[in-house]
Amino acid sequence: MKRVITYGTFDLLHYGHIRLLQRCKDQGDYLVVALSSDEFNAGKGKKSYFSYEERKHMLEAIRYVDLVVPEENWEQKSTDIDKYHIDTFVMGDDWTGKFDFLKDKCEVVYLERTPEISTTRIKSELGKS
Ligand code: C2G
Repeated sequence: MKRVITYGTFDLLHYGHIRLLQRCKDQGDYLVVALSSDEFNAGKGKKSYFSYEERKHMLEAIRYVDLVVPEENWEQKSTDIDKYHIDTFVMGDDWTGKFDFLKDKCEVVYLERTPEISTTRIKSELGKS
């Protein structure tokens, strides 16, 4: 069984996230999503609209997602790969190169982002209506 992991905030879940998760699952058989905690988001300078528990509930309803775990710091990725027996680490290509240090532990894949949609754009356009 090939095990895949990806990380993110996944706030205001949209089709760009779903396409990413679908392509993550296509990389293997089991997908772990490490979901940014509210506290970690604050550290990223992000305040998500939905809480960690609400975002976790939504992700767990997605057919491609097998397990949701908390992302609490930048340093946990290496230990997560061991902890969850990960074969492939996947992120959108806005992160290209940033996680190449993990290549000695697992395959590292960067997938094209869905260009025209983002949580920031949704918030901005809703703010105008
Ligand atoms: N994504 C995408 N297309 C979009 C928007 C997002 O493919 N239109 C991808 C991103 O590239 C990322 C994932 O969806 O791989 C989650 O995006 P965010 O929730 O914005 O996560 P981010 O803030 O990038 O946090 O340790 C890594 C961080 O937690 C990643």
